[in-house]
Amino acid sequence: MTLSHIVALAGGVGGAKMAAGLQAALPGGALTVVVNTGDDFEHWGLTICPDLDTVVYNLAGVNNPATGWGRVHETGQVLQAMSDLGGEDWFRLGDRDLALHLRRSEWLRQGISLSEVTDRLRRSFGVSTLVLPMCDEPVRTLVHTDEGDLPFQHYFVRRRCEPLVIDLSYVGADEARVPDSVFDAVSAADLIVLCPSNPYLSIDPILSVPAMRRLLRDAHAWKIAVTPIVGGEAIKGPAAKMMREMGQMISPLTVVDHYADLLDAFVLDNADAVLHDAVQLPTLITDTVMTDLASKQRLAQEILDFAAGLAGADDLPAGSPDARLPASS
Ligand code: FO1
Repeated sequence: MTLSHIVALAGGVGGAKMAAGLQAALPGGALTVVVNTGDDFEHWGLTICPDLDTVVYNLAGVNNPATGWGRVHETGQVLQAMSDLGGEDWFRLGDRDLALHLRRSEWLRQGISLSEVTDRLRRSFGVSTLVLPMCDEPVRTLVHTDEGDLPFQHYFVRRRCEPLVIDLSYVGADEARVPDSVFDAVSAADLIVLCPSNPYLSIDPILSVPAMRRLLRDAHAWKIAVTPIVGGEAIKGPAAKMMREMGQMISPLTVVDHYADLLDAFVLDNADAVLHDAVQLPTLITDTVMTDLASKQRLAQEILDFAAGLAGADDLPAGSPDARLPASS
């Protein structure tokens, strides 16, 4: 069976890499990426949307492969000048990256929605894949830590994820709504990929938008999550540290449990093949670590082939328990 409408839920560097792999493996126009905006914040008087930008830069092939965020061939003259003036310099905004934040903030001030602004930006970078913010209203991830409540970027960048995480909340989520573009993409999808992003920091903010979880759960598409945990560690970032601090087992099984009713299938890394039976869902076991575009595309193609096999083997809509296949090797 051919899958023609694919939605990826993405945040952070793992999400952007998976999105780039899917884009490379799919015909133009087949992929839509729904992106976390819980990381967004106001800085230097500008609205910064790191995950949207990381996805666009990765899809455009202008991302910095060393950091995972920001642009390649970047300079830091403004940051240095700002530092010399006694301004905030803990968040490393590059010069070329800064132009994007200026442009976005200018449009937002004119009352243009974040969805429309993001669409203009991705087109400026020649990206044909649709990139959709999870919502147009501001939703801000707040990290409850042993040092008190920290806005996401203060926890993540300024404090280098050092404080102990107790819990998280997504401020503003109750007032947010699923944009029509996201509703249409999810409704039309025949495959939804939950990228190997941090479940708490990158995917939960998306799920915190009222009606989003139900929309995803009831969607006709097959839903597959790719593990962000490999061999007892996060591929990148604080997911494993957070699991430990929040009393969870550091395991792909914690990710499966976390997404619970949303999943039809799962992608495990070879390093965790022994967990296959415990997943209790159809499971693809492969090398999930993405280093270059070839490995991103290879993983994406394997997921697409696996999903096409599932969909071909059983055309019942996802959402019906009868549609699930027994775990297979
Ligand atoms: N992450 C860092 O760890 N340090 C930084 O100085 C930093 C700057 C930065 C600038 C623009 C941008 O789009 C992203 C940036 N990030 C930085 C990443 C950002 O914190 C993301 O929210 C995380 O990667 C989680 O997705």
